[in-house]
Amino acid sequence: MTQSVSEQPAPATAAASSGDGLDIRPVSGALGAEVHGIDLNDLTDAQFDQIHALMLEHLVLFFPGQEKLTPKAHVEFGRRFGEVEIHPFLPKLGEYPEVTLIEPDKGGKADEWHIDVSFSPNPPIASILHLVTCPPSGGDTMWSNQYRAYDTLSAPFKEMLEGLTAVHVLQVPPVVEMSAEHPVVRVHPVTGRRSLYVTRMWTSHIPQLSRQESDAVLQHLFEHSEQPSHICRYRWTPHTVALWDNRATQHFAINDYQEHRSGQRVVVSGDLPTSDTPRKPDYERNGDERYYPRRINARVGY
Ligand SMILES: O=C(O)CCC(=O)C(=O)O
Ligand SMILES: [Fe+2]
Repeated sequence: MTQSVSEQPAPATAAASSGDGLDIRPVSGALGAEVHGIDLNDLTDAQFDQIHALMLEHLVLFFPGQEKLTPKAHVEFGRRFGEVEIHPFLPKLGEYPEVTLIEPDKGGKADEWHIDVSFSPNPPIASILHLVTCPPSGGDTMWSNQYRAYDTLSAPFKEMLEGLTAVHVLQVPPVVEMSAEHPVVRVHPVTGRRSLYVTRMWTSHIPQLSRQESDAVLQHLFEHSEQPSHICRYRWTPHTVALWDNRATQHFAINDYQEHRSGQRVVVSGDLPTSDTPRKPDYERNGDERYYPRRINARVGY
């Protein structure tokens, strides 16, 4: 697998570029690129290596016009990146349990910033969403570049974050509860770059800080990551496939439409998010002082 990755943020080039038969069109100055000239149903190893390198560079790739993509080929595409994961409880596609159905009409709107499944000890490294049906307008999705969010913090703030962890919680009462603790700043296992790794939908608290400090720091980090200059917004057409690096992005599906919208998603099993700084000790709480989850997230668990 080729992993030729530049050290620096995704080049914010406005112009389209092409090479090796691929036509790459960046969709914002922060992250994201459309890739034309490839059939995901029928990928060569060399094309896969190119796609992998492009994902590391642009963080989210869009492949429009993939009408022919079968669920089998979708799963096989995922398997090229690593093991494919079966979602703990979202609905699945018939004989393909690895394909999760994304059906916002049935109540599963992912309209809050999130990292996929970050409440798991080893969250997916990548997600591959085949959007099958989408409204003629509306229903866009946004991604944020979490390297850029980290890079644009001040040096003293970055220093303060080193060695902190955050607890990510899924609570869907009364049946499902999962949680995991991850570094607030993770080091990407392939690029070696630092990125912010907290997210509004799942992150509950930072155990090394008092509750008030934790709430204030998280609020700042959420707002900082979600700034327009760190994001791209994609307008879908039916049968576009999006592939994102779930280690260095978060995303938000905009809920501004009434029409049918549906997708099929495959996720690639994760590694353990790590940092190269030792974990700081927990804050010593007084008496009955508690962290409360910021709220019960009765969301569907994207
Ligand atoms: O519907 C979308 O655009 C994205 C849904 C989502 O959050 C996901 O597939 O992980
Ligand atoms: Fe998601």
